[in-house]
Amino acid sequence: MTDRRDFLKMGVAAAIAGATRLPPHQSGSRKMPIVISTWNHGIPANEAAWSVLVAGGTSLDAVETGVRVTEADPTSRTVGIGGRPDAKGHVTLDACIMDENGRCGAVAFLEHIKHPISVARKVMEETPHVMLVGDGALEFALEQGFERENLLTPESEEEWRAWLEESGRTAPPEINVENHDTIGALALDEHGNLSGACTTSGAQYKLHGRVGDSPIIGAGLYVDNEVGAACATGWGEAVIRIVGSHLVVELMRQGHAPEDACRLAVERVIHKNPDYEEIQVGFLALDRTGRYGAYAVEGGFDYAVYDSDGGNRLLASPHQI
Ligand code: SD4
Repeated sequence: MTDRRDFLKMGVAAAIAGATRLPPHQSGSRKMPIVISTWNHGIPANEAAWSVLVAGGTSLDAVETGVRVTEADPTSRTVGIGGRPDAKGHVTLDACIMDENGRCGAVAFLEHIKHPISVARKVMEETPHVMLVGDGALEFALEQGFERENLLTPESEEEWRAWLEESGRTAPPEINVENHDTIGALALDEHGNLSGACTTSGAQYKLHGRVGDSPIIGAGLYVDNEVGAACATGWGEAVIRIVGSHLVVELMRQGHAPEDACRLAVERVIHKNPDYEEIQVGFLALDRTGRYGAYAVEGGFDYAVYDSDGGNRLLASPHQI
């Protein structure tokens, strides 16, 4: 019969075996602070977020500060100013933010404001609501003191006009499966609290009025301080259909490590989308102990990690096809 001491020994042995099997980011003890962000624009975003975290700041401030760097960069063509427009030439932005207390805010179909993530935070902090869209979101932003700007850069306009000519407006919206895309950032601060932010100009040349997964709590982003946080990038319609980020967090709640949870969510995307070879979806996850991971349908998805062990670095996500 197994007595308590044997049982404990077996437990320790199993833990050691488990730990040796898992790559470093999947095992180990509580690691914080840490910030992780999607794609290679995650590197400068992490840099800014890290400066907040090492100064003892909150994960909420860190993720907002981080993604604002990408929003303000006109060369980042899928986020904030310089983002590619919709089919009618409007740059319409989607963003959301969520903190360790389950508070959240979002804006969708927002025009003329360079920092939708900060408007989303204002929705969270200054209103009883979670999401504002379109003209109402713009009106609210202006009331809050945000500046009205033209977000369509000459480069984006030129490309859009070329697309118009070529496609005659009949081409389906395109999703970039390469680098540069939606930025999602997840952070765990030194107080052990998780927050996340997600911001995008969405699918390029989308139908006017289209909203993707990125501003939808549970789809583009989800945070549960007792478990972990997750965000998504890629074809938003496929992410919304499986409520992707919430699914990843719930899989972590069931005991799956972050990468494994992301892989299972990608398998769900594949199962539900017969055309999965045509689309890209990637998930990124961070749990409450600082373990992280990612998984994507297609190759090409990478993400940036910044912690005190390894500094700021770009890692390739594992993928299904
Ligand atoms: C959307 N998920 O609007 C966003 C776009 C994106 O990588 O993330 N592209 O569907």
